[in-house]
Amino acid sequence: MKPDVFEAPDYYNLDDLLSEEHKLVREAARDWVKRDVTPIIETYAQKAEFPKQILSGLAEIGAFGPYIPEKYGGAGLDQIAYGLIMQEIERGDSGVRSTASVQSSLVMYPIWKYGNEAQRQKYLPKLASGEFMGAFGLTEPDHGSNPGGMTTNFKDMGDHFLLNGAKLWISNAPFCDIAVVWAKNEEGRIHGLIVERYMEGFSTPETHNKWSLRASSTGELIFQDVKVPKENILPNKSGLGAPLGCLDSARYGIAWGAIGAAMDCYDTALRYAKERIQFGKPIAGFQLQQKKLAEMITEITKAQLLALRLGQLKNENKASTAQISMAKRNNVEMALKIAREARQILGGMGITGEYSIMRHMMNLESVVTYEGTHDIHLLITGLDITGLNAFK
Ligand code: TGC
Ligand code: FAD
Repeated sequence: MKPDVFEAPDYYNLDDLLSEEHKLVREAARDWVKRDVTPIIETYAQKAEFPKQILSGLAEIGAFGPYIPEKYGGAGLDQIAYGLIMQEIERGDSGVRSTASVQSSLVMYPIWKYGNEAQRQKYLPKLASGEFMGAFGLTEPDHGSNPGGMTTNFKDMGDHFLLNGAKLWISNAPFCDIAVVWAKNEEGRIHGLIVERYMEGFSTPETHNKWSLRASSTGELIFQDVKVPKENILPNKSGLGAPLGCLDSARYGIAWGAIGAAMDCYDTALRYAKERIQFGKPIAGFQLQQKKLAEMITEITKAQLLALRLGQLKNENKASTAQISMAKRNNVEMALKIAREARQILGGMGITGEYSIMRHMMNLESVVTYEGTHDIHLLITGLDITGLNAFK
């Protein structure tokens, strides 16, 4: 792969709106991605393997629980810092950002928000340091966009719960130490349970042959009469709103992360277009290529503004689910379109692993699907503005 000479675009001087702490956190993440991620990620994507050696680096830059309080091992940062870290990581690879998103927003967040103090003390510091890796089990083979229909269930056996069912498409599953699993009790009410790898009847087969997020490890969570100690239920929230609350946090991080992938594609295409000579001049001098590049920087700038404002609202606890949906949907689509256009600017070279663009493009096909599909987010906006539910 070519040396990483990435320079981040900031067309509207948005850095002026960031604090010194935001910029320091971002620089640390950016430097780490340049040093430890981009030099190796293409090789790992080609061989469809997650590079486990980067876990300690992710922990060091605060990517595991950026906004979780320091007393639980988190970085105690604000939501904009969290977003900037996700942006920088996804500039390297969406799969690496996935690992950080799941750990922070889908495993640490529910334990912090819905768990009791003993659960926080037991799990959060180990998750923050990367000693424990977590997975989040919501999606099932027959229930993706409609998680409320889940069939994974647990029975009260007196001194423990008995868990049965299966989850599919679970990031980090093959190597997770713990999984936050959403399952129905005998009354059909959804609860979160912390399942640990050692528990008998729990297995995590890997999903192979993905063309997308190849450097991320995806698998199943299978529960066959798993005895879960009663102390492992998350006591402070139940119902579908509990997992959906976690998704709000993860979707917000993705709205920032997608900007990172888009910035990398734009920066690569701009650099290439200025260097590549055809018909006696750089292809950047042709109007058709300028149209592509000018539209890219316009869309990136709009996405940056959307994410930054959403971050301010999140910091004030004022961001609604529908506002988060709009940003996730818009920014991922923006990144996917930019990856496709940037790929064309590189001509044949664009399909090789010499450059990051094709990998970003394939990764973004998952990002546009997980954490709520593109359609589901449009329907969330539709419901919000009309008051009419078009899901069912
Ligand atoms: P609905 O009737 O709308 O809601 C059920 C209950 O939940 C409440 N609620 C929320 N609570 C907190 N936060 C939110 N964001 C909430 N949204 C809804 C709601 O008030 C209600 O509460 P109550 O007390 O009345 O029961 O539910 P629905 O069944 O109609 O579904 C709505 C829909 C379709 C929007 C929802 O199911 C949805 O978002 N579906 C998409 C599923 C999804 O996003 N799955 C993601 C799986 S995880 C993943 O992909 C990780 S990828 C990780 C990575 O690698 O980065
Ligand atoms: P479906 O729900 O079957 O949707 C198929 C199509 O139908 C989509 O185009 C959808 O938009 C459309 N559709 C569905 N309902 C409607 C409707 N009401 N109106 C109009 N159109 C509709 N899940 C987890 O729980 N944890 C994870 O860690 C996780 N990681 C993932 C990693 C990867 C790489 C991938 C690909 C997925 C991951 N997921 C995870 C699952 C992901 O959240 C689901 O794939 C996603 O929610 C969509 O579900 P589905 O694939 O079953 O598609």
